[in-house]
Amino acid sequence: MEKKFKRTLITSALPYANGPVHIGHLAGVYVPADIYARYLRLKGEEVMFVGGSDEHGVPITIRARKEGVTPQDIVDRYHKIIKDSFEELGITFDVYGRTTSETHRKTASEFFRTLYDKGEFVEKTSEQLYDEEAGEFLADRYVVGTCPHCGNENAYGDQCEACGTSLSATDLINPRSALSGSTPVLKATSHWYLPLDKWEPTLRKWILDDHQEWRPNVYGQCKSWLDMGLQPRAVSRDLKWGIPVPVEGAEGKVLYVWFDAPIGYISNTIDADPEGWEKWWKDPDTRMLHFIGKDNIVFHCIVFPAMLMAHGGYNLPDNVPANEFLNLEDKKISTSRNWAVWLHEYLRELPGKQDVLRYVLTANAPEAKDNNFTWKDFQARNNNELVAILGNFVNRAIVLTHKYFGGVFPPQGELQEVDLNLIEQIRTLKGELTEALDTFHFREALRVAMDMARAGNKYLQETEPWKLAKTDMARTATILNIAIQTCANLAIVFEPFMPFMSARLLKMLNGDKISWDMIGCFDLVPSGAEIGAPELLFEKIEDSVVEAQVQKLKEAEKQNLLEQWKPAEVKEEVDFPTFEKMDIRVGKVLECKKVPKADKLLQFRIDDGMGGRTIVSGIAKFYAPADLVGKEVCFIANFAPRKLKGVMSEGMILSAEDADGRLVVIGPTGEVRPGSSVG
Ligand code: B3M
Ligand code: ZN
Repeated sequence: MEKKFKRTLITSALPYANGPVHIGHLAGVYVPADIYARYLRLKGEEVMFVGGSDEHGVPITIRARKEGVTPQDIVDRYHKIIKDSFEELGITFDVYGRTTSETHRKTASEFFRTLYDKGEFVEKTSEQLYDEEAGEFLADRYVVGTCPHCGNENAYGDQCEACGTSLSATDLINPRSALSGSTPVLKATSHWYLPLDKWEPTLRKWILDDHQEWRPNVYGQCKSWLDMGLQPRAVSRDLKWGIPVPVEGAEGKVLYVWFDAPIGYISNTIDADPEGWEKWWKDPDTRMLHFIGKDNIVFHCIVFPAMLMAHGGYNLPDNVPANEFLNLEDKKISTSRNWAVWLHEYLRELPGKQDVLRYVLTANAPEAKDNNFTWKDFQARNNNELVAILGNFVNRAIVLTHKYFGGVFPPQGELQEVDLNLIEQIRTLKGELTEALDTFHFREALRVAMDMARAGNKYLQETEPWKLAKTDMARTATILNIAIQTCANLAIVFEPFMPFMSARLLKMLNGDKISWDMIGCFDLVPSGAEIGAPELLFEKIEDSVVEAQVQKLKEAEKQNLLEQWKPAEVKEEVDFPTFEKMDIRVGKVLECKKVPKADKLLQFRIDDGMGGRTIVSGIAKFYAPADLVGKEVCFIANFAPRKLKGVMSEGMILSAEDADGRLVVIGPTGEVRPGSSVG
């Protein structure tokens, strides 16, 4: 039997305040959480929707150091950008707090202290890298050294960006401190650990037996963590930025960011409801839901629940509808490569299009697997779905009502089969929609909502009121009445997904109060009511708009590559005789053509001063065949011949690779006879 709850606490992952939010965050967490919160409110349920910025952690201190400002400056800046952009997108948090608030410091300290006093932690000493010059322990990110896997000399202590391997700072060869450049030493330090192993049997039963209804991706990830066996996790760090560990003798130690961040949900609830917050967290009749991305599953399904159990008195989440990742134009979204669509920029560059973004991100929500956002698809969904289906239906209904009835809403006469069919269909779809939302299938829910608009369009197509109006005004009145009632239904149905559109539509229909119960009713707009002037709900998006966005992405990525570019490491030393073995010559390009069925290859005929030769080169992406004809190039004359796509290549044309991967052919700067040696 499913349990009946009195109220729902919805939390959404607290974004790190070290950068703005992008569409991946929105699709994964905030849009679905907001849809769900709005849906429950429409059902008249008691809801608390909690958000906030996560303002601790090492990445924030690194950003601050890079910019020469304080961590507080960084979080102040991004907290504001994030909070404002969420608001503008219509994310209806009941509270949006921050983990640098006084309430949070107090709540997190007390939480830690309770666990400490109850003996829930184990204290362990370990050796960590320490910078003697700076007088600080070094977080893994603050140590740079040679990667033991690929030899990259500038690998970070947590990850080598050249080969992608996850590292521990103590794995690095020749470690250096990013603070002072000095060689760190190992120094003993003690920390508090939460013994997750102790909670493993309880967690196992709670998740694997009692929550088999969780999404397969969430359940599966939990199961694999549990099957690997849980280890004690450190909940403190040697760091300056964070909440001080509230224990005597713990100077210089702060709470680990993943310990304090989820407690932020509690602190923010306290700020929202200082008197009544406990009912949201401790009353067993409250249901708690965590909306997060897949990289946060272990913290919300294992670590935070273990913290709550160790504390005692708190509810555990009832469900954790975590999403997978959203890719952008077929590539992983990356903050460091600047491959992202940032919300605050979107709002500025495509003003008034909040609903379009909410729609497209929901239609492509990465619910069961990673999904992809492309600007082409964004345009297509806007033009072919929002404009052509939903916008078109609403517009026709309202325009016709104005045309034939002067905008005074006509009464409903006797209903015919076609009318009853539409009403029946809307009621059936309401059932499907409710079911989809109740089970967190937001894409499916949106599809069903759109089916209602499709049904409306089909109804007008079948009944053709514009033809009937010549002969039968009474019947025309009934049809337009039904059509407008359908519009009113759509205004409710779409409210959770596209609240701005819904509000405008309601205004045109002169409606105000809406509730989920009203869906399926066909007496929502009273006859005789004035219908507002028709306004287009959506407008077509031109090619130039989306092309500009794609261009911007490419530019940003290129800019980033150029900024981060460093020349490759110099290769192993060679002596002159070794160098001399390579026979480099100047040649003149006589002919050049594309190699059939090979989009990278160009085939050259070169005057090499020795009767000519054919060389195939992989530069077709960077040069058109005519570009190089008549030019002088350098090539390796004694390169072993090899067959490329069926063409025998006798040498190699030299080119330099730019930061963005572009190849530029190398040639002499003055005229030189073909066949001349280079050395
Ligand atoms: N700030 C991680 C993230 O943004 C983290 C979430 C905290 S939720 C308590 O991926
Ligand atoms: Zn490496």
